[in-house]
Amino acid sequence: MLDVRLDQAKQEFDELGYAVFENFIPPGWLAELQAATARQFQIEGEQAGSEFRQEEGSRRLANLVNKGEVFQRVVVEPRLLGLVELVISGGFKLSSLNVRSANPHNGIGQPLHADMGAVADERGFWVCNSVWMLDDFTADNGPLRVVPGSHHWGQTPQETLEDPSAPHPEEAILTGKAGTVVVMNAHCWHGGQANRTDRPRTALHAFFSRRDKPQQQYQKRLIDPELQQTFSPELRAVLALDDPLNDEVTANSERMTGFLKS
Ligand SMILES: O=C(O)CCC(=O)C(=O)O
Repeated sequence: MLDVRLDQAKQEFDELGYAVFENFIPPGWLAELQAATARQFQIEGEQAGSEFRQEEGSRRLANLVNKGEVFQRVVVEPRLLGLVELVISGGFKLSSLNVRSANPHNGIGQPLHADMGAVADERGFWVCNSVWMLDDFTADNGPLRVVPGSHHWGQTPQETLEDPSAPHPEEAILTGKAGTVVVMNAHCWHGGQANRTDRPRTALHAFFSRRDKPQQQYQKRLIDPELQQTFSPELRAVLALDDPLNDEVTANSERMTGFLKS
């Protein structure tokens, strides 16, 4: 299994806003995640993603902690949590666990955005996302584009750019083999590109926010209460199930995305 170099990752998070880890997902787990994702899309059909938002040109799944142990393992993965800690200081929690699968020939990419439309505040960075490649990301099938260093700019693309969907002169295109994970300061401007191939391109997003900020998806409300009773203390902690501050900040918060509409 990949040994993560934290000192190098820290430098990349500071300078670029992201770091790419090849072979992060062991092959057996990758196969399980691929199978569970395909099964879940079948089960949910047209309803897929509806607990959160649906997106033109892509299929989405939401609330995945509720949908199998194979997904629950993602949000307590120790190497991942060690990396998230480098981006968000002062404690963090899961914000959401989703899948996004860019449809074949979807003709539409995502605009550049910061997740939850977030900009750093006086305490610093408060959102961190991880993109788990369940398929190879190639130049043509809707890879991730990111604008290196943009997490330091204190602005969102929506406030700043005339057309956030247009190519950005400084953008980098992140490709990789299935099993690669990109960990990203989610203030960094990014978006999935259009898929120009005849196969879907699927990724899992484990998204984290600082403890004093709302969860994108309120885990305590979305996860089956009986299932919650079976969770380990570690899983309960990362989901903020026993955290009054999370209840206070999340229970009545709006569903915030970077760009998706209702
Ligand atoms: O799946 C991707 O390539 C990135 C998705 C993303 O940034 C989002 O849905 O907010």
